[in-house]
Amino acid sequence: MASHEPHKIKTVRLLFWPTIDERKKYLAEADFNVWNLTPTQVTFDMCSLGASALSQEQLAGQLIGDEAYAGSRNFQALETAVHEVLGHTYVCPTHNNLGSVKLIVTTMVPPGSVVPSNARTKLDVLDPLEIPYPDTRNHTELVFTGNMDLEKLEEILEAGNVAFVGLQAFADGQHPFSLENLRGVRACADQHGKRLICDASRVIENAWYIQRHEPGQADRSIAEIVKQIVKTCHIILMDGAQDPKCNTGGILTTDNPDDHEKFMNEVVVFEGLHTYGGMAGRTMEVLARGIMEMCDEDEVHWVMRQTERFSQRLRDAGVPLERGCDGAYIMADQFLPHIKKHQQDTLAAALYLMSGIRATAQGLVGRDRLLPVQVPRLAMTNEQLDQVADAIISLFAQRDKVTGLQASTIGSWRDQMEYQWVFPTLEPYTFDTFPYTIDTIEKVAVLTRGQREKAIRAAGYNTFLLHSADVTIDLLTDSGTSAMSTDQWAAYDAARASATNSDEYQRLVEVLQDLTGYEHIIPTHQGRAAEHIISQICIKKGQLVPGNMYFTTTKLHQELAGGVFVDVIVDEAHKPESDFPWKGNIDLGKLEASVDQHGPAKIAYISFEHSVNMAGGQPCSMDNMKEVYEYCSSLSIPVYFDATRFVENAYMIQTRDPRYHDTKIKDIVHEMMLYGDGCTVSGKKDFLINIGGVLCFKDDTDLANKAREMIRIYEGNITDGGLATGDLAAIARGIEEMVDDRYIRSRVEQTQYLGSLLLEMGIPIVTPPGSHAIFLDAKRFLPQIDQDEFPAQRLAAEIYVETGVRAMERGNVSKGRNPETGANYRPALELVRLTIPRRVYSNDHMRAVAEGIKRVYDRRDEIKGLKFVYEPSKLRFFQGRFESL
Ligand code: P70
Repeated sequence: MASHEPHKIKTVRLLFWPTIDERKKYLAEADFNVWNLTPTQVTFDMCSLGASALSQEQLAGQLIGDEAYAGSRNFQALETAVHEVLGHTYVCPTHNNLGSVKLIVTTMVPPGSVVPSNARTKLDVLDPLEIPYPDTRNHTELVFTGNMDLEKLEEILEAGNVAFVGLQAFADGQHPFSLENLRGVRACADQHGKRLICDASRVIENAWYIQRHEPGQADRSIAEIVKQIVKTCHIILMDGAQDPKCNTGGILTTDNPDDHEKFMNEVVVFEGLHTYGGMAGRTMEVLARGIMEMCDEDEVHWVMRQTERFSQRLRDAGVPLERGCDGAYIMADQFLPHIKKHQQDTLAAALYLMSGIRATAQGLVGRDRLLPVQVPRLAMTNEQLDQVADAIISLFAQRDKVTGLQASTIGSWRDQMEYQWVFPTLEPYTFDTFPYTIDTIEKVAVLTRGQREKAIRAAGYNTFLLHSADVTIDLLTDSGTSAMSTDQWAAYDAARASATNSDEYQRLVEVLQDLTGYEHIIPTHQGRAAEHIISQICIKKGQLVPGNMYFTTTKLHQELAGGVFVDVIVDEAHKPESDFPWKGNIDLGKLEASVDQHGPAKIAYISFEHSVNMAGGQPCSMDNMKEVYEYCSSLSIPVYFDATRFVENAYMIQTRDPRYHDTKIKDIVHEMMLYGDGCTVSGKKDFLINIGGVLCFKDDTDLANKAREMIRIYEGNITDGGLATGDLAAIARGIEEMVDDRYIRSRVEQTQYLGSLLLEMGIPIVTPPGSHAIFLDAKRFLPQIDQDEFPAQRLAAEIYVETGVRAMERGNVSKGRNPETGANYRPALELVRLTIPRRVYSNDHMRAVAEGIKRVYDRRDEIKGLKFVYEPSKLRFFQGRFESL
C-alpha cells in the first residue's frame, strides 16, 4: 500500500495565522463560542462536513452542464452515478440531508410513531418534531459498535407504532455496523412490514471498517460492500457534504417506485423540483462525480489511515477519546475533570485560544460530552495533522490551567450559547508547516513495475519522453508546475480580458515595483522571452557576458545575440562534495581578471543568477551581490539578475546569514534587487504560476522602451507580453504569496527534508542541498559506468522504474558535444535533478521518493550504462533515445 497520498495537490487554500492577542479578541467578539468564529479567524478548522478537497474532475464539474429548471443533464449524471455506484433505481434530490430527513418524516412518519435507531446525532433534528427515536444500539458489541440489538428492535417493532427502522452508517461518527447485523435488521424490518432506512452519508467509512474487521470481507472491494449495504436497505439518504465530498446537496434513493413517488410528490413542496431538489445544477454535477469517485480504493485507504494515525497519536499521549470515522472525538469531561459545566465549549475555546485550531460540538446542547476533532477529507497533510494532535496534547498537559466558561445565554442549540470567560494563561502552540490546506487534488498514476519498465523502454530511457499519466511523483521540473491558490484562481476568474491596458497589468506593475524597487516592469510570456529581448538590446556582437554558471536558455540567447558567455562562478560550485554555503557566488577575482584582460567596454553586462540552477540550486550571498555591484558600477558595467528563483535565494540568506535571521523575506528580496540594474524572471518558478515571465529595468527608460519595441514584435502587447489578462492577475497575486515567510520556509525546508533523508541514507548528492531541487551525483552513485555511457541518464530511468518518480538528467547528455572535436563534453557535474514543484507534494511523498532511491542505491552494482540510438544535433537531452548496454 502506498506510503503517500495517491494524488497530488492541484490547488491550495491559504491559511490564516491569528496571533494569540487576535485570538483573544475574536473569542470575545464570538461570545466565547467558537461556533461564531469565521474561517479567516481560524488556522485549522477541524470540521469534516462540506470541507473536503475536491478532485479536479469535481471542480471541473462545477462548470459543466446546465442550470435548467427541469430535467437537467446534471440530474441525469446524478442518476447514472446512483445506478452505477449505489445500485438503487430511483433518486430524489434534496438540498441536503435535512431536506431528505424532512421528506421522510412527512411521508413516512405518522403522528405518534417512533423510529428505533442506532444513532443519536442528526436525528436530534427530530426532537422538536417530537418523534421519539429509542436507542436500539447494541451497547455490548465491541467491534461493530453500531450494530443494532436485534432483540430490542424486535420488542420495539412488536409494540406496533414503529414508523420505520432508522440506521446510520458509522452512527454518530463512531459506531459502524456489520453486514451481518445489517442483514438481521433488514429481516426484522421485513417481518413487520417496515422500511429499513439508512443514513448512508458515511457509508464509505463503514464499508472500509467491514472490509477490515468482518470475517470473510477482506478480499471484497469497497465498491462491492457499499453496493451491498445500499441494496440491503429499502431507502438510503446521503449527505452530499460527507462521502461524496461535495459542499452541500443530498439524495434519497430506493428501488421502490411507490416510495419514490411519495418523495416526488413532496419534494416540490419543500425542496424544489424532482430533478433538482433544491440544489444548483453544478452541485448535482459535483455530487454525481463525487459519488462516482468515492469508492476509489486507494483514496479510501489513504483517508482512513490518515484519520487512524491522527487518533492514535492522541491516544498514545493519553488524551481521552472515542474513535471517530472522521477524526478523534475527545471526551471533554475526562479531559477537563475539574470543569463541571460546558466542558465541550470550554475545551473548544481553550484549544482555539492556545493554537488557533477550531473544533466544535454541533447540534443540541447536552447530547453527549464529546468534542469532535474531525479531519476534512483529503484536505490536510499528515504533517499538519501531527501538529494539530501535538497542539491538543500540549493542551492536555496544561489542562489544569483551563478555567471554565460561564454561560450568559443558554439555548437548546450549540450556536445559541453565549459565555463569559476569564482567560486562562496557556502556553501557546506554534505551527511550523505548510501554510495552506488542500483545495483540489489530482489523482496520480500507480503503475506496476512491469508497466513502468515497458514505459521507459518505449520512451528510449529518456524521462522527457514519458507520459505524465505514467508518472506517480513528477520531479522533472519546478517550472510551471506549482499549485495555484484559490485566491490566484479568484483573481484569474475576475480578470476582464483585454488586449490593451488593464487593471491586472497595472496591479502586476505595482506589486513588482514595490517588491523590486524597479521602475520598468515588462511582462513576457515566460523567462526565455525576456532573455531573448535583454540579450538582443544589451549585447553587441563579440561582447563578453560573464555569469555565475550558465543556464541553457540564457546562454543560448546571449550567443544568438553575438555574445560570449564567460563562467565566473566560484570554484566550489563545480565540486559536488564541497559544503560551501554560497556556491552561487561570483568569484570577484575571476571577474576582475576578465575585465582587466578585455577592458570594461568589452563587457555587455553581468548575468547574475539567483539560486544557481545548474550548480544545484545554490544561493549567492548578499555581500557577494553588493561587492559585484559596487565593482561593476564603478566601471559602468550593468548587472542584470536572472531572478527566477530570487525568493528562494532570499530564504537561504535569511537562514544562513545571521544578520538576516530577523529580516522579512520581502525586505531581503528588496535589498538583493538594489544590487542590480534590472532582471529577467521566469515566473513559472517563484511566482507560483503556470505561465509567465517579466523583464525589469531599475531606471533605464531608454532600454525599457527598446525592450517594449521588441515586445510588440515578438510577444504581444506591452501591457501583457502575450499573456492572458487572467494570467497577469494570477501572477500579481502569486508575487504577493511567494514572499510570505511561512510559505517560503515550508517550500525550501521541504527540499531540505528530501536532501537530509538522502544524506542519512548515504546517497551521494550535491551538498549543501539547494532550494528547488536535490541533485544526485551520478558519478559517485554509479562509478562503474563511464561518463560516455551516461550514468545520470541511466540513473534517472532506473529511478522511474523503481518508484514511478520522474527526474531529469543534468550531465553529459544535457551538455552535448563539442562541435569542433565531436566528443562529448564530459562535464564535471554528472547529475540527476529531483525538482520539487511548489505546493504540490507532501512530505510523505518526499519520504517515498527517498526510500525508492535507496532501493535503487542498494542494487546499484547491477546497473549498466546506455548508448544513443537516436541523437538530435541540438539540445539532445529533450528528444534523444537510448538503449541499455
Ligand atoms: C527548469 C526550467 C528555466 C529557466 C531557469 C532559469 C534559471 C531561465 C529559465 C528559462 C525549464 C527548463 C528549461 C530548459 C531546459 C530544461 C528545463 N528552467 N532561467 O526546469 O525560463 O522556461 O520560463 O523560458 O531555470 O529548470 P522559461
